[in-house]
Amino acid sequence: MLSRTLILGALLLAVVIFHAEAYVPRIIRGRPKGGFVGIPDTQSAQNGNDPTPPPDQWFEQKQDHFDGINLLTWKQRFFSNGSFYKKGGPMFVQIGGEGEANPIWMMEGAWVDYAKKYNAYCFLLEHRFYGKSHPTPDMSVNNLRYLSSEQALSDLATFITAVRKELGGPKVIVFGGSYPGSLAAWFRMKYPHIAHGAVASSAPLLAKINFFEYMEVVDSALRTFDASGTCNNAVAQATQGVQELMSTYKGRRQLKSLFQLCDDLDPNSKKDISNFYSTIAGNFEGVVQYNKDNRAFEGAVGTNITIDTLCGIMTDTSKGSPTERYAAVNSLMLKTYSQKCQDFKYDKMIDEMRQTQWNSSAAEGGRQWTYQTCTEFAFYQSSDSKKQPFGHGFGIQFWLDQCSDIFGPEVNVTLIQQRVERSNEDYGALGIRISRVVFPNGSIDPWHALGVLKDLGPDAKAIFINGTAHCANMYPPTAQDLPALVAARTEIETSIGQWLAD
Ligand SMILES: *[C@@H]1O[C@H](CO)[C@@H](O)[C@H](O)[C@H]1NC(C)=O
Ligand SMILES: *[C@@H]1O[C@H](CO)[C@@H](O)[C@H](O)[C@H]1NC(C)=O
Ligand SMILES: *[C@@H]1O[C@H](CO)[C@@H](O)[C@H](O)[C@H]1NC(C)=O
Ligand SMILES: *[C@@H]1O[C@H](CO)[C@@H](O)[C@H](O)[C@H]1NC(C)=O
Ligand SMILES: *[C@@H]1O[C@H](CO)[C@@H](O)[C@H](O)[C@H]1NC(C)=O
Ligand SMILES: CC(=O)N[C@H]1CO[C@H](CO)[C@@H](O)[C@@H]1O
Repeated sequence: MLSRTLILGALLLAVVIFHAEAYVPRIIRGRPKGGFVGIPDTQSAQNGNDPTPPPDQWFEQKQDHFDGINLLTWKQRFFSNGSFYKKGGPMFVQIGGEGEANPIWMMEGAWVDYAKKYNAYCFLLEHRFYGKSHPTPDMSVNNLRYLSSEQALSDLATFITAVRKELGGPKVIVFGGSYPGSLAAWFRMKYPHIAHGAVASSAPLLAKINFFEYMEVVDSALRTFDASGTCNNAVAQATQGVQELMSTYKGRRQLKSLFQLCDDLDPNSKKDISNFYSTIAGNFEGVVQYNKDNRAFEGAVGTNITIDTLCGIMTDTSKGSPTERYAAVNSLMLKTYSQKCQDFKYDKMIDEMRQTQWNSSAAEGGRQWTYQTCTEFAFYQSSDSKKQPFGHGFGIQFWLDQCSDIFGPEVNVTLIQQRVERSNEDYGALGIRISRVVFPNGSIDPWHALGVLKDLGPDAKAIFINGTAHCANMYPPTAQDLPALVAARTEIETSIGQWLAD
């Protein structure tokens, strides 16, 4: 979710916590606050009848699956919905990811339609270290050693095995979008005796340090507004205008007022300047990543801001110079998310991310996901490509430095490189050998660049969804859905049916 708010539970339980001093960017490393997959826009919520979500349930889980003599356990949260289940039906498991698990998914979303069709029992397991699933008393660096995708996959194996036994051993289909999409594919690969099939939506299977391709897809997504690139050119001109203003004292005063900055720009603080460039580009990243995808962001805030909205402003010559229009986009985003001013101070962000308490704003997921990027996947959305209009103000070094600034000097580039290589070795990256899996990808989703773009085998298909963004196929269908999205949902449903008959 793209705002300085924290949503606990379902739509009806939107607890908004503002931290006067706290500063976690709205979108960082492509991860919106709250996690990659948003809240589905529910029909009942649109009609003003908020559904009652299922209650929290808890599963006793090992703290460390890989240390035989560590007998410590903790309580992992999960949700279930058995109302679609008929005897002989399968078990569907939605894999929780890098944010609090939302029980609304037990009642809404494309997978619920599949559950109804195939009489499935639905479960959602919250990912360790996110939401209310706390394996350790806090998130100190020492404790974060128990946070990894491998531990999460083992949690799933333990949980599913126990529940499946109670249900009499049904077939299991796992689902996930974005990082959990990768987990779904990896789970099917590592535990084929437990998972019968997997739907891995918008799954970035390739761990990569310099993910410069992200901004390139943002560039091509903006070209869907206007193939001749008027919008992209305006952004490029604005970037140049900002760079010129940045070079003088007077110009920096002007930038402060134009972009409603909370603090003065200090030309000697390279990291502040990088964070500023990254933040204003972030206005576009978030909108592109979730363009028109039927999510209800925090009770619908911001869902009506699309690529067309931003490009409409960027190409409207009556709204001043390109730089002024770029600033107008920034002001629109501030207003939409009720922010008084634009934060960009690097130290403020780092201090925030260093908080280790479960009740801190960093615990909403920002600290944990940053840790996972530093020790497993990187995925740094640098400005190092020439094929994008946002300038080169947030290069790869800016991202790497954050790891050691937040988690300590040993989390340096050497370590990150080793960890990323290890992830790719361990999981097989794009060379993964797998069957009974589908990989839906959206053409304007910046993450598709690390995803499966061609079939990996007769029963490991890439499903191309022209015109859609991140995880679009997971949200409930609407009348406005593009034909490719409708076709993708049908193809997924058919594939699941074939697997279950297999
Ligand atoms: C299961 O989902 C259905 C359909 O959305 C809903 O009516 C029902 O209340 C849900 N059950 C639970 C236990 O959440
Ligand atoms: C989006 O919707 C809100 C609330 O309905 C409205 O105030 C706002 O003007 C809309 N913004 C755009 C860009 O359409
Ligand atoms: C968080 O918890 C700690 C220790 O339990 C407490 O001292 C602190 O005041 C709490 N902070 C907030 C923001 O609630
Ligand atoms: C990273 O830290 C390790 C020790 O923790 C050190 O051996 C290595 O040389 C460092 N790498 C760089 C590039 O500083
Ligand atoms: C995607 O859709 C656009 C616009 O409808 C069309 O121009 C383009 O050829 C399509 N691309 C593919 C690969 O189908
Ligand atoms: C945007 C993109 O790269 N989509 C790919 C998704 O998978 C299909 C099917 O293999 C490819 O044709 C698309 O290029």
